[in-house]
Amino acid sequence: MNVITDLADFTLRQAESAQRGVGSLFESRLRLGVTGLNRAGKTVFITSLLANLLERGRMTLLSAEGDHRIEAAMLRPQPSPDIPRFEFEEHLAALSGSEPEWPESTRRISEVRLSLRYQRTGFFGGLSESLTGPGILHLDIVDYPGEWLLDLPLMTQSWADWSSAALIAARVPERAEFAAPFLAWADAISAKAPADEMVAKEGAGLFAEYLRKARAAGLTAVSPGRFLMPGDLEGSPALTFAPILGGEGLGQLMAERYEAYKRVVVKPFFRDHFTKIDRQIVLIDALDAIDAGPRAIGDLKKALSDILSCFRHGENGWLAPLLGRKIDRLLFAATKADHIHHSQHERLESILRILLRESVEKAAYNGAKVEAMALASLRATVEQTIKQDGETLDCVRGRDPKTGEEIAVFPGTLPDDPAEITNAAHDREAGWLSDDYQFMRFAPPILSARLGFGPPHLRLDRAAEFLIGDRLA
Ligand SMILES: Nc1nc2c(ncn2[C@@H]2O[C@H](COP(=O)(O)OP(=O)(O)OP(=O)(O)O)[C@@H](O)[C@H]2O)c(=O)[nH]1
Ligand SMILES: [Mg+2]
Repeated sequence: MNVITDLADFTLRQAESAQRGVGSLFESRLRLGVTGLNRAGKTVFITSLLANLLERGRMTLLSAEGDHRIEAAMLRPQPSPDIPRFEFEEHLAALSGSEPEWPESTRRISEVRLSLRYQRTGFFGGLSESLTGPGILHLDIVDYPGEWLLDLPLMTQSWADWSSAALIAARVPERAEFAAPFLAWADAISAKAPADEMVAKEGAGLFAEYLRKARAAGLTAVSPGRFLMPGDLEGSPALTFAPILGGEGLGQLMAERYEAYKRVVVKPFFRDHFTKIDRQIVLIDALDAIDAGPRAIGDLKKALSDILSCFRHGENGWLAPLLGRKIDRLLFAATKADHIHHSQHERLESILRILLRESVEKAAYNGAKVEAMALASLRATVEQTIKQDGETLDCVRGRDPKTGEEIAVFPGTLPDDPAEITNAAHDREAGWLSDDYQFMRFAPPILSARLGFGPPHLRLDRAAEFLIGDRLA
């Protein structure tokens, strides 16, 4: 930890004196959107990316690093004075302690800036640095609770459409059990019930309880997101509504609050933080959904498709016209790839492409470069081959989160044909992943402090090359 702080101080001084003495004609800013549903791995990704950009021993596939052109990297004051700073040092300290811990679920938005000083290539790079100065790239990243992303599709839904869709969704068999108390309340409410605050509060509470249970069961499409992660808004009128039919009395009160939720909560968040994005990485915990079965896959697919369609250029993409500049690179990443053996990574990438095919096609990112890959922001396992009853099993070994002891787990194999993943005829028993997979949680690895090396990862450097590589040329 000290190593990193010292290094950051050192590089900061170096870069500051360089900037003071020389200045740079080639200073640019890149705002990277790290998007993902809750628990997809955003906070770990940002922490590991920053740590690995500060200490780049494991970033050889980032070509500027491979070519030894990065002269300095430093954390710098962020551009937005009204947003808390991303707690990089705290997260990294927690991950690098003697008993490392994963970060907690993010509860509020935060921002961080990392600046890189690099030698340029090409024509200008050929000119003496004393004439033109080095290149400086300011990388700005925002972290936020994944639940909030689920609200993006609400922006194009009217109260009547949203409440009838939410009531239908609550009645589907896999949700009805969680939604039963809320549905009993909704059924008992007359369409003309008076606008009573206590009744509204009771309904909102039951609705939130249903969403929490559905999420705990592995379902993704559970919005409004602030019902799950309210931040400072807990108990406020903008969060005191629930879907009911009818637009009078209580229905009218609910409708007004739904619109207020969109106006004061959803729109400002996306307008202020999503519209300035230059490039985006969308993190997807596909393995968890694959393990949970076709229902969870279907749910994830729908949530992604609803979210991505908001970015599309065209009649429904409310966000697109607000985007000041076009997102020119978009990376979809299946996270936590260290949960499976590397022999399975290609299959995971194919499954990711299948999951995204429709939504990416629909989203029509005209001109944007789109890529999909499997990665682990922080590699918590090593691979191990075990022979059992004459069979060779490709296992992964990591630390048990309860005991801290090393355990080897056979995660199973993904289907040859990626399309099988959405085949509803399958269930867990038919098995894409092994029965053990559902218990597969690893503690973060114990990191050995090695000067010049960030935390271990899988393909984080490849992801960085795609996202910022050309901006370091
Ligand atoms: N093995 C492994 N686990 C990971 C990795 N990245 C994330 N995880 C696991 O996923 C969990 C969630 O990661 P976070 O980075 O907190 O996810 P998030 O997207 O920030 O979640 P919210 O803040 O709730 O939106 C962690 O607690 C880890 O258990 C990884 O690279 N490898
Ligand atoms: Mg987080």
